[in-house]
Amino acid sequence: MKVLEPEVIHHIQGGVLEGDNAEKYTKYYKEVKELYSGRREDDPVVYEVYSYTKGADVLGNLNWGLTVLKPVLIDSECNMTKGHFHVNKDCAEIYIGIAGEGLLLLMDEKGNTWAEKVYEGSLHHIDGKTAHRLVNTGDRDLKVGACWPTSAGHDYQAIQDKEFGYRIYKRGGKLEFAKRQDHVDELR
Ligand code: M6P
Ligand code: ZN
Repeated sequence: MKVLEPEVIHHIQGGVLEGDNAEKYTKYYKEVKELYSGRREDDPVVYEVYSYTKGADVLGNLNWGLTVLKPVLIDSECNMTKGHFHVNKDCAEIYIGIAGEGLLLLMDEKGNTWAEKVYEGSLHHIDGKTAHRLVNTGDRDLKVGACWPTSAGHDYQAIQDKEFGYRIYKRGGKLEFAKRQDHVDELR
C-alpha cells in the first residue's frame, strides 16, 4: 500500500497552513476600512485567510480554512472580519478556536444579533441561514479554523444591506457593545 504525505499541514501550535495546495490572502485595513466606525492613517494587515480544498466543483466537498485576525484597534473598535451569509442557505459551517480570544458575532435573517465566546478549543456550529463575523477582543492574534462546503458561497452584499446589530469597542481594557441605531433585538 502506498502511504502518502499529506498535501497540506496545519501547524496548530503557533503556525499556519503549509503546502503547495494551501492558498492565502491578506486583507489590509484600507481594503475594508468601511467596516469600522473610525479611521486610521496607516494601513496595517487586519487579517489573513489560509484555505485548502480539493475538487471545489464537486457537490459535497469541503474547504478547510484558517483565519488569523490581528489584535489591532481602529479608534477603539475591535478588529473584525467582513462577515457573510452563505449564498446557499443549506450549507452550515463549523468554526474552532485555536488561539487568542474573541467573539463570533452571529446574525439571523431578521437581523437579531448575538455572540459566542471564542478561545482555544471552542467549537461553533453555524447554521446555514446565520451570518457570521469574527471579532478579536484580545491582545494577540485570534486564530480560528473553519470547515464549510465548497458550494456555500459568500454573500457579502446582504451584510452591507443589513449590518450586524452591534459594534464592539475596547476602552481601558474593557469591552463595550454598541447597538446600531436602527437595530432591534427581537429574540435575544
Ligand atoms: C473563515 C471562513 C471563510 C471566510 C474567512 C474570512 O476562514 O468562514 O469562508 O472567508 O473566515 O471571513 P470573511 O470572508 O467574512 O472576511
Ligand atoms: Zn461562512
